[in-house]
Amino acid sequence: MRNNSPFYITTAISYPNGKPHIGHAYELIATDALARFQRLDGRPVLFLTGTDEHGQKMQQTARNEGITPKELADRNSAEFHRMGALLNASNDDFIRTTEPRHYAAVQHIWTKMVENGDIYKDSYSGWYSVRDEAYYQEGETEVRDGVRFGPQGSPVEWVEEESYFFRLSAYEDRLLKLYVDQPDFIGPDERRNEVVSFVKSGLKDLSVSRTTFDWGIPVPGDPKHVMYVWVDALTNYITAAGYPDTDSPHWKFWPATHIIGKDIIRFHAVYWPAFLMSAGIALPHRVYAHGFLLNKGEKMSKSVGNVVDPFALVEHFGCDQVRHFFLREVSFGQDGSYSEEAIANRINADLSDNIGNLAQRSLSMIVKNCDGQIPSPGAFTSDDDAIIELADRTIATVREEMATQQIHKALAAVFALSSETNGYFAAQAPWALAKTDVARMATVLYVTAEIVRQIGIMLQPFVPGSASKLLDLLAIPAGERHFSYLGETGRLKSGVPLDKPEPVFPKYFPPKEQ
Ligand code: ME8
Repeated sequence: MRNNSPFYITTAISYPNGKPHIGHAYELIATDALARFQRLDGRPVLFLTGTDEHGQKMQQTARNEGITPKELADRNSAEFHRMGALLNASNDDFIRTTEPRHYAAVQHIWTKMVENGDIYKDSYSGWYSVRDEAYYQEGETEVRDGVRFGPQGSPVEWVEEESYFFRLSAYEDRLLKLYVDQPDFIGPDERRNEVVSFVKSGLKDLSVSRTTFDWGIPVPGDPKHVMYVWVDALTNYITAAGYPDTDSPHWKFWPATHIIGKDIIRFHAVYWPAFLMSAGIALPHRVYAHGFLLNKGEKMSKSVGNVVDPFALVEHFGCDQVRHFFLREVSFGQDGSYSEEAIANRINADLSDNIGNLAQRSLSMIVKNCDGQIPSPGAFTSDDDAIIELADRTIATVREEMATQQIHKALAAVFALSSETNGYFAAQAPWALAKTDVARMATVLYVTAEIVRQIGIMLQPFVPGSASKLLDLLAIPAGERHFSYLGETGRLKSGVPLDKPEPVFPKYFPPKEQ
């Protein structure tokens, strides 16, 4: 039975205190592939991304630049929009936490948590990292050269002020039960273990409002307080599903699958489900944390000067080339390293030499040797049956891997099919058959082109622009590119005229040194 239930997927919403960096691009590309996959597989999809515009970090950055936080947010949020277009992201919505719809949702969830008895006023004293917008216990911090740092390496400062608290401590048992009852709630396993041991070590109540700055959503009935930016930020996921209007057409999409980076797992897998439980809202299906991208194995940092601009990268290598590299090279869930050489190798070895070569060789032979039409095949040999059968089976593997966010393995399965087909093509040697057995040559070319069709369909979530060009070369109608056309249902039709193929995956040659 096909799964045609609504599918909701989100990225984290990024802080627009600066321009987007390659980590942001990576998360968007991966989430886009997961969203596109489900759409092509026949599910209604809501794919959300956006910007997280409140908080002390935004206020401080704006002050340093001599502009208002809203001006800073407007300027950089526009850059995140631009990055989405550049990366061919197919998000259905882009949320900004400064929008009125979001204020309404956040004030509503706050009121629900109050009604449930989970919010109380007290005074807070403890360590706070503005960069992480996170409170840390003293034991999680360490002092180096007279400066105290949090566990993510950012400086912390002592904060003492009146604050509202969320009764997080009351949720310890319910959270631990959640991780047992819903074993897929957190992925990958390393992150799940990390969260379970954090919760087991004991939860303290969470400070959820601030009075020492005002760039945030006011607490209902006590506007001297603005809400802690994470209460505000996490709620974006239900704002976009229409909350608090559960009659909204988008509400059917909730709950979501959240794709985030490993540094913010605690917020998504501990605080967020506790807030939702308190407000009586269904919990997310899954929180999946990807790893961090490292530049040639080193952490990116402005001071080291190795922060790569995603705009420059795409301009240099091309959108699908960059998408392909990150999706295939990095095991989704683990840290990954990138370098220009590694990107160039992936472009040449996978895209150009593997799939590009297969398509180019088979389609140009069809145009040249089969009157420019998809040929009529003769009876299939056992070799033909075996390779067609492998192609027909591949989507099952891809589907299974995508269901658990193993994007790199899904893509590897498509490339394995392409390698096998290259092997088949070489062994059958249709160029030799052209001289000895034209009917057999036509069958081999038909089989190969049929597999190129299936590869083109399966590549759409990963490299959408190039996959669509590949399918254009085969004259596949736009309405026949869904996964339901894989296998027998969509088999290539003989007699369809083809144009001379233009290479879809050109080789990359590094620019000559000046
Ligand atoms: O954390 N490699 O925003 P953000 C891979 N506003 N991913 C990276 C990365 C890197 N080098 N650096 C950052 C926030 N990311 C909050 C989220 S959600 C309700 C609020 C990822 O702009 C990071 O892990 O700091 C996060 O998932 C996303 O980029 C946005 O990070």
